[in-house]
Amino acid sequence: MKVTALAAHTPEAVRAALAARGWEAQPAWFAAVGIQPFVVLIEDISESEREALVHWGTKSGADILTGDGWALVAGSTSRIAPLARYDRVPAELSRLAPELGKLLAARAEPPRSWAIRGGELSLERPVIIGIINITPDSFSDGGQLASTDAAIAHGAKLMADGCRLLDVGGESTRPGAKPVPPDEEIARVVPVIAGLIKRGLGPVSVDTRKAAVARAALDAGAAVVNDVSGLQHDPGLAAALARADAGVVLMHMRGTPATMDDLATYAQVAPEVAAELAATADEAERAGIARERIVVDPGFGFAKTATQNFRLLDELATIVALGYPVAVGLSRKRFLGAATGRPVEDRDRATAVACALAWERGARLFRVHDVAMTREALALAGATTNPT
Ligand code: PMM
Repeated sequence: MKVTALAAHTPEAVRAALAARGWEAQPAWFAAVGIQPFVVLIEDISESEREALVHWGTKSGADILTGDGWALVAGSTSRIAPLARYDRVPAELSRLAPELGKLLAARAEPPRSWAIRGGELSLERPVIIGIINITPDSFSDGGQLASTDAAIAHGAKLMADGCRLLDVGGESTRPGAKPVPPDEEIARVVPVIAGLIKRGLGPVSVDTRKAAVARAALDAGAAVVNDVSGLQHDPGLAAALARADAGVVLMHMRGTPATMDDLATYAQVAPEVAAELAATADEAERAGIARERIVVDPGFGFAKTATQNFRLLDELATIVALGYPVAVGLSRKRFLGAATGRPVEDRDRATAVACALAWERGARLFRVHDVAMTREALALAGATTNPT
């Protein structure tokens, strides 16, 4: 007899073992996905729902850990899937079926592309977003791109290095940064966006929280609006984005750059960020922004301590499970310095490694300063998780 442990963090090892033993490709894939481990945390449940879950778990062989008002259900995906089916779920648990169904659907069919204004970006391979900050005070590269020409030349370099979207920002959002009036922000970003588009560089995203700036940027040719406030800053922004059919990045933060550091209070960071992002994405859809135009971003460094950022990176699958493409902004951030001891100007290697970890956990878009180095790390990560 010969006994071998197979890797279970993706379906790939099981699929390969079955394929090597003569299974057809499709049944091998379905079987491999079906036995993937799946763990769901269910909160705000009644005592009778909790009892029904424990009873169901005993009968079905799933593991249930439970306490007052909550339950954790663990087992293979195919064992838990009946809980999402109206015809199979016990009557007491009917409230669970639609919510669980959404999670299972997002797992089975992750988004393969992102619709932006006038086109789409495939998510089959990593999307690197190159950063162009035109701010005198951004935390890692502030003041370096003082002139429009320098910013455009920098964009050309980032595209040549392999990024697939350029993110132009005119307002720093680092802790305690001074707000910039909309007119000044427009005067910073619009000439750069127009210049990039004129030279055929892009697509272009604008990093702004303000409807007036977003409108001016979209008029100048931007295809995406990256809102670090997740629609919390400007009540007029959502409608402007819906009207323009813009691609939208909704980032998680709490409070404002001035207040966010005091709001980094979570019992467990990933599920709370996921719930708050889900509410933001719902709000966006209700305002008329099409689901396929939305990307979510957990907002590393925004209202999170270093420890919380590490937990969030490790538990990124909880954000991915929302079913929207996930972007991450890890580049040169303080928590990378906490792990490596490196100052801000020497964090591009740590950024590249962190991006590879995020890819492995399901992130598909990566906002970085050093495109070339991140591209190399993601080429390796992609080749490992998507063998061809
Ligand atoms: N971080 C910064 C600015 N914009 N946008 C998104 N979507 N995600 C981020 O994490 C993010 C962002 C701050 O970093 P910078 O000052 O280096 O641009």
